[in-house]
Parts: sequence; structure tokens; C-alpha cells
Amino acid sequence: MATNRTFTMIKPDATAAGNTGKIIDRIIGAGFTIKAMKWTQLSKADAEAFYAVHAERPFYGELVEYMSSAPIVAAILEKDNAVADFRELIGATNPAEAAPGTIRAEFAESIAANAVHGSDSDENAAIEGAFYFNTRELA
Ligand code: IDP
Ligand code: MG
Repeated sequence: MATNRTFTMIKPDATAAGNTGKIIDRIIGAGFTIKAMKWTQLSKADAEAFYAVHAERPFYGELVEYMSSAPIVAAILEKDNAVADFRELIGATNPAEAAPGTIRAEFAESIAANAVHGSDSDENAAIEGAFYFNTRELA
């Protein structure tokens, strides 16, 4: 059953470049409601756990180093069709392939440092949201 929530992180390249506010503005402008949000930094162990699903991929070590290199902003977002609509808003993983107007096309530096995370399914949105937030932190 589809839910109306997704999970995002504004990634280290985007917070370090001072793009946090612009990206949040794009997210709200696209019709998403913020249910929870925090500015934090992942330890290496946190990043390994969050991306455990990618542990066998060749870029896992690079991804863990990068994701723990600077602060991130984690958020739970609400909108009808949230998971699919948010993936459309952020664009393809590789910014060279991201459609014009998408957040990654505008802000991503590379396929690794690609500005934002977006959950790929309702199930993962719930798991990823629970990694950062307890129910008392939801608006
Ligand atoms: P997604 O974020 O678009 O869902 P995934 O395939 O789930 O993409 O990969 C998770 C993250 O791992 C990407 O957002 C990116 O930061 C990083 N990543 C993916 N592919 C590569 C790669 O080929 N080289 C380096 N980093 C990558
Ligand atoms: Mg993914």
C-alpha cells in the first residue's frame, strides 16, 4: 500500500556549498510538507549502517567517507505520491543525466556528491525516517 511520506537528506556537498536553504525552498515549492527535520552529521558507523544495503557495491567506501564528511539535513516529507514525486523532483543519480530543472541538475557536483537523497520505496522511506526520528519528533 502506498503511503504519502518519503525521507530525504540534503547531503554534505550541498550543506557545505551553502545550498541548504535553496533546496528546502525547492522542496516546499514542489508541494511537500515537512513533518520532521534535523541538521546533524553522520559518523562513519552511522553512514555504514544507513547505506548497509549498498555494502557490496564498489562505491560503498567512497559513499561512507563522503556522507560522514560534513553535516547533512535529514527530513521526513509528506505529499500525495511522495516517494515517486520526490524522485522526480531530485532527478537521476548522476547529475549529468538528471533532467533540467531537477534539484540534482541544479545543485549536484558528481554522481557521488549529488546534493540530495530520496527514498526509493515506501518501505525504505519508513525505515530511513526511523533511522533519524522517533514518533514524538513528527509534526
Ligand atoms: P539514488 O541516491 O539515486 O537512489 P543509489 O543507486 O541508491 O542512487 O546510490 C546511493 C548513493 O550512492 C547515490 O545517491 C550516490 O551518492 C552514491 N553513488 C551511486 N552510484 C555511485 C557511483 O557510481 N560512484 C560513486 N557514488 C555513487
Ligand atoms: Mg537509492
